[in-house]
Amino acid sequence: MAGSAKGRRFPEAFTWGTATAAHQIEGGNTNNDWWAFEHTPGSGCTDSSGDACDSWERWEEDADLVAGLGLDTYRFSVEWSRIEPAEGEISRAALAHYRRQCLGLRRRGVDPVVTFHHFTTPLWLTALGGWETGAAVERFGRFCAVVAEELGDVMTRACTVNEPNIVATMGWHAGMFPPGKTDVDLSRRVAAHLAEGHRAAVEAIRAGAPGVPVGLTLSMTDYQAAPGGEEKLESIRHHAEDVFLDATGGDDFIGVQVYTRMLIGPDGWAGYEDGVPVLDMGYEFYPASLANCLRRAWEYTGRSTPLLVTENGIGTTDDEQRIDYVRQALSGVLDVIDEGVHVGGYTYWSLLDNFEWALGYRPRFGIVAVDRATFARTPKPSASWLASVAAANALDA
Ligand code: GCO
Repeated sequence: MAGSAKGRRFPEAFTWGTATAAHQIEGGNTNNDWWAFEHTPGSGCTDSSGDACDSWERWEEDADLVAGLGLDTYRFSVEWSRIEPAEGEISRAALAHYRRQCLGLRRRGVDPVVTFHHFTTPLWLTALGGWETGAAVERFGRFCAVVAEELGDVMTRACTVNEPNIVATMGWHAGMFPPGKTDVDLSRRVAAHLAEGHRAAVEAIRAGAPGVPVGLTLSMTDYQAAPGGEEKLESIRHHAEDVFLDATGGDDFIGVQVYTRMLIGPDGWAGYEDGVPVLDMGYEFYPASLANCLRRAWEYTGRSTPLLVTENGIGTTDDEQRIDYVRQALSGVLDVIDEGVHVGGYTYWSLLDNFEWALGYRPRFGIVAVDRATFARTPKPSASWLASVAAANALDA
């Protein structure tokens, strides 16, 4: 019951973690489309990813942080352009690095959850047309087979393509991610290829890493209709989310990633309601969005596939606001679990303050601050707060 002395408990096997992505923390990933975009005049990027958080060198410090907080899960991504720097040329050293990272996490009692594609694509592949052509689908499947073979016995879970909807929309429709195009038809073609890429990845990972649960991680938005916006909402959500949820049949889980809501009127985004708090990211502080999207993913897919919150978080310099956001979001998770939705875990985005793509280093999503000159890591109060929730496996215990 809400408010009992022991707080509201999560299910026994509920997992707790944080997430990162290679390009946002490793540093020196110069061989992918993002690096090129960051260095393209007029792209709108505010920073070079540069050294990022130097996590290529400091991954053990990161693993210590996660373990020190008592979290059982660390979701991170492998960088395709490091593992396959030229087509068909596999870096055994890069693979060995990620294998050591998985083993190092396990030694610390942390489950490695590996994302195979988190926004970045090697330059050799974009030169062939990248995700605009089917070429990427086949190449991605091959890459997944190589990684699955190497990490199959040491990873706990595999995430295929991270937020294919964001990749397609931001890169080919909004023009704010590489390649910076604004062509809605092309963005839909890219979306279809990314969905095919997900299927190819599931097949390759299941073959190379039998028994490792595999799924898609999808960005979801709590779309809400403003007066007269119902039809438009359906159409936006269809292209942004449903076409990808349709590609998850038979998967072991769906990774749900939610940050905010969006009001939709007859012509699209209806703007903010008066007086709502707007975050550094340009969207609304709306923690209830997580529960609403979990409900929708569950119902839309016919209650067939267990859900995991693979990302949820807030970019803010106000760490109290972060705790407030996560507490409210988790309260919503408990509500939907009570309603019968299968939610197996919560992964906060992000462990570290890191490279927030076109917005550079300004938005602060981390529960751990990173000094941009020394890379020193300093946990924030939200880190110990999350650790205490995870330890109690309960909210407000
Ligand atoms: C994602 C993005 C992350 C972002 C995060 C905050 O998967 O959503 O991949 O890389 O940093 O969403 O905007």
